[in-house]
Amino acid sequence: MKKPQVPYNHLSIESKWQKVWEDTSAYKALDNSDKPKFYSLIEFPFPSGSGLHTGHIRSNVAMDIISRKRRSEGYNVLFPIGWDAFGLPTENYAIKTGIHPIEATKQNTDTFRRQLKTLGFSFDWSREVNTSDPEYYKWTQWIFLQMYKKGLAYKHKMAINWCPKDKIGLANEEVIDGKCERCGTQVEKREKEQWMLAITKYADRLDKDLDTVDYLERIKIQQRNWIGKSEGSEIEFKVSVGEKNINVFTTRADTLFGVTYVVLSPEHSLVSEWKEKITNKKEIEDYIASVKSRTEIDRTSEGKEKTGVELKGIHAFHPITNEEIPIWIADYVLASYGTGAVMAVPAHDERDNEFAQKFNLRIKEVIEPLLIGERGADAVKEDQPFIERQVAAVVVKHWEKEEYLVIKWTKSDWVGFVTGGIDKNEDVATAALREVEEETGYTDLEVANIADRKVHAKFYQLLKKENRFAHYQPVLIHLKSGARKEVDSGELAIHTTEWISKDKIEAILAGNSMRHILWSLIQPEKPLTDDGLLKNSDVFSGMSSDEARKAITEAAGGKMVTTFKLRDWIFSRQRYWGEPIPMIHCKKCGWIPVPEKDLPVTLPLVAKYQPTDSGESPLAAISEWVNVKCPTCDSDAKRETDTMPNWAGSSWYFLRYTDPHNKNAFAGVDKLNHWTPVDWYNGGMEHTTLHLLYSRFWHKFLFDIGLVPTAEPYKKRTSHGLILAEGGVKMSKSIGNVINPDEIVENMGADTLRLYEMFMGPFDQPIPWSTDNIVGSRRFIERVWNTHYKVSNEAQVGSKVESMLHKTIMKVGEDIESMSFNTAVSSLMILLNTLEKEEAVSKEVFETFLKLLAPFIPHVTEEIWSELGNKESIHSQRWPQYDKLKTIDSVITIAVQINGKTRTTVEIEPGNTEEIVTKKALEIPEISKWMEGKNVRRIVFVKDKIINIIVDLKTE
Ligand code: ANZ
Ligand code: ZN
Repeated sequence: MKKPQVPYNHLSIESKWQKVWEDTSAYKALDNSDKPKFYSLIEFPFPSGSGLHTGHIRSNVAMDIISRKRRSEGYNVLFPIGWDAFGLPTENYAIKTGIHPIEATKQNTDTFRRQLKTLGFSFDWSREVNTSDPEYYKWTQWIFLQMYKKGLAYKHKMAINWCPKDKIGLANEEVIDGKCERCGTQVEKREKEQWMLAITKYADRLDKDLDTVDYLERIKIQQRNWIGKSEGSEIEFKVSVGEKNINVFTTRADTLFGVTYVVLSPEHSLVSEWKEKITNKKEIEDYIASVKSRTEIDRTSEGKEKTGVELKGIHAFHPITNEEIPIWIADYVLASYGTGAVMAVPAHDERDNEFAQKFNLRIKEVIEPLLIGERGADAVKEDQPFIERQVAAVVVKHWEKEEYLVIKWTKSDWVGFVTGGIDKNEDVATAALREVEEETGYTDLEVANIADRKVHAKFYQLLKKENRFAHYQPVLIHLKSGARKEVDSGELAIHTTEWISKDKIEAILAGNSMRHILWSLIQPEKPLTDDGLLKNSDVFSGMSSDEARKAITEAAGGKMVTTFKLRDWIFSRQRYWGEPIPMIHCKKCGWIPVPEKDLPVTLPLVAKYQPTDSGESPLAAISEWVNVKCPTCDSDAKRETDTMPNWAGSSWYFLRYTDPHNKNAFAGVDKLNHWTPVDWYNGGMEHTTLHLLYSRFWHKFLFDIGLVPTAEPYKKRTSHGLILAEGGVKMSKSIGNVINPDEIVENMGADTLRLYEMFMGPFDQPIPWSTDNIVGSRRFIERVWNTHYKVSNEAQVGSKVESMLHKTIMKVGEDIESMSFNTAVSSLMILLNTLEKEEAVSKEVFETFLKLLAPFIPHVTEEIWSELGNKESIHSQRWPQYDKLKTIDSVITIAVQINGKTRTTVEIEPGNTEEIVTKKALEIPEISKWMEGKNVRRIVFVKDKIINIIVDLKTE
């Protein structure tokens, strides 16, 4: 009997099932289960006053799909949610509205919770955590104390980045282009005592252990760049006054013979020590004062006009040649990196080069390009000797235009310049002129320049079967006219010539050895910054940079060292809405940690939490809170009034989820052993630097003190692209272009919103919101709904539908794993198109289709599933399996091309050989017509995909 058809009603369906799932605790993660565990994680939201926007949930939908699929695959899944509730935005909101941060946070989390619940995410709501809850931050404080005990937390006076608008100290990471990351105000420097965390002690492991995790490559690169590991040397330069030497850090000890001056950072301690010996003291002091206001980023950014002053009356000595070397101070050298001093090599370093050009300092070249055949036919044969050759490499310039001559080989795609060996009794110029005439026929030649830089290449000469060590001497020849004689026919058969503009040459020759020659000829002012072969370097001349780095460091009495760009983490904020740092200062005993039994140190309830201009935390004004007894000697003492940065609570929240209500520990050992590490963590690219690094650091520390079972917190990390506002700009409350999910859920349904966010474009790419396009997702769901009325137990399953179904199971499964959600959805759409055309749809087929759709649109699939008479939830069904054989087509379509252009197609069984497909293709009348008067040169065959017939005109 046919049921009466009712239209799809998202409102009743979605609220009905959300209630059922909640009442049955359908998505509760079990601490004791025989099933294998799967821990999937999204970055917990910051509950802002403006509520959720549609951009926030892209990651949630994705991880919800993955979590639902895992449950269907038999896993015990932990998919938790909580609130990253401390931080400036809430505090600023509270200051603006007069609502206390505690109250504001409660209101905001209530809104977020309600909104997230309407979207049908399968979170285990019983594990909700909130970083501003004293039960939570007790443990944030506790972990800080463990770090303090191990010497990883220390107090340090330093110049910090100060945002005058937010009235807050910022970590270097929070300063972008010299401006506050949050509000864009120009950042100033202020001296302050700060709590620091010694993350640099973990720098090496934070870098190395990236090899052990499955993160997207671009995420690993970001982490590595931020850590900035650099292997180099420290070398000392003696000075004409005093006992103390200048110690420089360099990654290019191979360039030591090219040092023409040394530079100290203006803050370098030697500068003040030498004060009385410096003859231009006033000038130096003025310069140092002028540098104070500039941020590090500003000082080192590219293209900034270089500034500096020479220290008169003092000089350094070259560590090997003992030559006198001038000493400068300049702000492009930072006090905080390496040793705060550099040996300047203007011939081979961009910044030094700019500086030397500006101040007219000597430039001495000591490196020439060296190219080594490493792969393929020209790879050097390790066990064979090198045959050396001197070669002229000639760039020929047009007689009228800014164009250059290149040689094109007929047999391959090779493009290059005229080159030729220099014969025994010949000089470079003669050889160059001879070669150009022979190879190109041009006769009206003039040598314009013979570069004093060579290019060296080590490679295997395939024809001669020997290793070559060739030294190319670049020669620039100007043509005075186009006069040309006939070229030998033998040469013509091998290559042709072509005139190319200067810009094009760089592109064409990119990755090709010869571009160095051209480059060095045409832009002699540009420094050669690559490694290469040494010259002008005494006994080290002829060595490669790699060998020389070590040899020269040794000869100069230096040592090899590793440095990192990463700095210790400034952990103090002078604000109210953060975790109080649990330390007490006693005049007699110094800094004393708050005894663990007294944790948490709770934030006092106050009426006024505005930041102060003095830079002190608002907590400093609350004397009844500040004044305490020293835990050690009981005399009068004061609490630390700084609070922690909002990166603190998020550095370990994923651990708390495993055991969120534990009163005795941040999480129980058994729970941690069961659930950690996180199996899959997805979040925004904007958090892949800092949050990821900080949380990996905390986790490693907890691992070292035996409290977590693994050295890395996250097995796998992926990132999504931002959802932009319509028009492609960032969604932001201040612009007023935020799309609120409430309206969409009300008008179109949560399922439509979820599906649209997965279908809108590739998951890892940013994409603008489109209210027009969302209608398409809604229509698809309506069609699924309507098709369910066609389901019948009696319907026959044709082989086409069956094959398609199995292919779709395979495709959707694979696409979810690779986060290619948009293509998963489109394959489900294609399947629906086919099912809609059927008179009746088999129940089994349709139910499988529903199971594949269920992770994307959980409500409507659950409703239809139950309408079809099923008693248990669709979300607890086994994930569909496919039969490999049924995914293989019985007939496939192969494109038939002539000279790369598709002319037609052939239908044939898969797996056929080139011979059979060729025969079949040539039988097609269209193709045979095309072939008239032509010869088959070659066949390019891609199995089961393409046959490309390369033809040319019949010549006889
Ligand atoms: C000589 C030299 C020659 C350098 C050359 C480079 C190229 P990375 O790789 O980023 O670690 N340097 C060292 N300390 C510095 C500081 N405190 N402020 C600014 N620059 C500093 O960079 C290492 C290189 O940066 C070092 O190697 C040094 O310049 C410079 F052809 O030494 B080099
Ligand atoms: Zn004391």
